Amino acid sequence: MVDALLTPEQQKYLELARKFTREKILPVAAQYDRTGEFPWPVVEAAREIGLHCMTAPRAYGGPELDSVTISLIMEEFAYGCAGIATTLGGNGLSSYPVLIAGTEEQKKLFFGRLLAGGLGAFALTEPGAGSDAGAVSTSARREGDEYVINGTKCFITTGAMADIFIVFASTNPTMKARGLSAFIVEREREGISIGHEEDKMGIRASNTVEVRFNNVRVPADHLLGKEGEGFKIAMQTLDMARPIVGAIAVGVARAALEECIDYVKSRMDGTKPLSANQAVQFRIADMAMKVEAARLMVRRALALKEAGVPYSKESAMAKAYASDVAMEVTAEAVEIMGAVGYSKDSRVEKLMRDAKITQIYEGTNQIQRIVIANNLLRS
Ligand code: COS
Repeated sequence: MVDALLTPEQQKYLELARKFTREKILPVAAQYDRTGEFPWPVVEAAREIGLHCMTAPRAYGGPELDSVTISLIMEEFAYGCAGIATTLGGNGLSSYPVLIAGTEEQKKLFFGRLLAGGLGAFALTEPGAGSDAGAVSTSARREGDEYVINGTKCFITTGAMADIFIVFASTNPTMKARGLSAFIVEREREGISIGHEEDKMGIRASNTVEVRFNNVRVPADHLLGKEGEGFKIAMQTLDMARPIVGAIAVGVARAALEECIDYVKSRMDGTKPLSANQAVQFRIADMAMKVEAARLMVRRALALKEAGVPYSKESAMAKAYASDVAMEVTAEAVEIMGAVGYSKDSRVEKLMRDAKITQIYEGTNQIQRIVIANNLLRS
């Protein structure tokens, strides 16, 4: 299948990711969903084909893929399993702050770890700071040529397996969001411990934990950018990451649509297949239109990013729209497939559970609407 909007290079990566998904993800997706175990063999297999750290610059040995290409790959991974896609996307998410604000030395440190096979984790959210990201209470106190970090982060993707964290902490609590700073923190530093692990409804192949920082000392040169720039770095990171969530959502929705099409074509109801029923045809057509529109929004937001023009609004729109589509389309697929779709034996049951998180993580869809409205209404 050739997509006329893609370059030959993008088409090549799309085919690579599709083959990887067919051979390495689809056969194990149900098993990891059941057990909730971490998909180490899939992570290792992604590393072997050079897709475990897609954002890593060529200068450090990475593939430095453009973000449209990354979205194509992430859609394929999520078509196979959104939990595995979330795991494989974690290195990308945690790398954005380093790409945005890192020095040469910091990039060497961070990408050196990841390209050697390590995993990164982005640690922003806290028990008292979710949607209100500026309310972070983890602190980073300067002591000589070190910072001392104290606080608890929660819902951290890949937290228990991470070799390196990007931690957002306040260097000046009186300044709220403007007092936040971002740090590179290696896992082996004393004082880091892993707390509660979430037992999730969906994306069960991803690891989500609490991470505690107790008097964790990092050299002052682990500060990304300047003190007080952390909130902006976090917001720019989320601008980059949200369309990738949109791509995951498109992958989930596309899988549900295809399952549903196969089902209605083969399930006989009396003398005719379900697909002969016009009410079913209209629902399938609506689902397909939404998946297509969502994919175009994701690609457009990322094309704007690549062009270097403002794209926060389009990023938020792509994430919110694609994830709402994923929820709608998976729920439609379950409903059209009836008792078969509702069974744990069906793939669409998992897809519907996986779809829900895309409306929630990397900013709830209510937050996306705030970002969109702010862009339209604030002059
Ligand atoms: N890029 C660069 N700078 C940005 C920005 C962006 N996308 N968005 C905001 N900023 C800057 C603003 O320009 C402003 O700068 P000044 O202090 O210089 O004026 C500052 O950040 C504060 O912006 P704003 O007033 O809009 O922030 P709010 O506190 O009102 O809220 C929201 C911003 C709600 C959008 C933000 O807190 C958010 O995205 N929350 C959700 C967090 C999230 O997604 N968490 C998911 C977990 S992480 S996986």
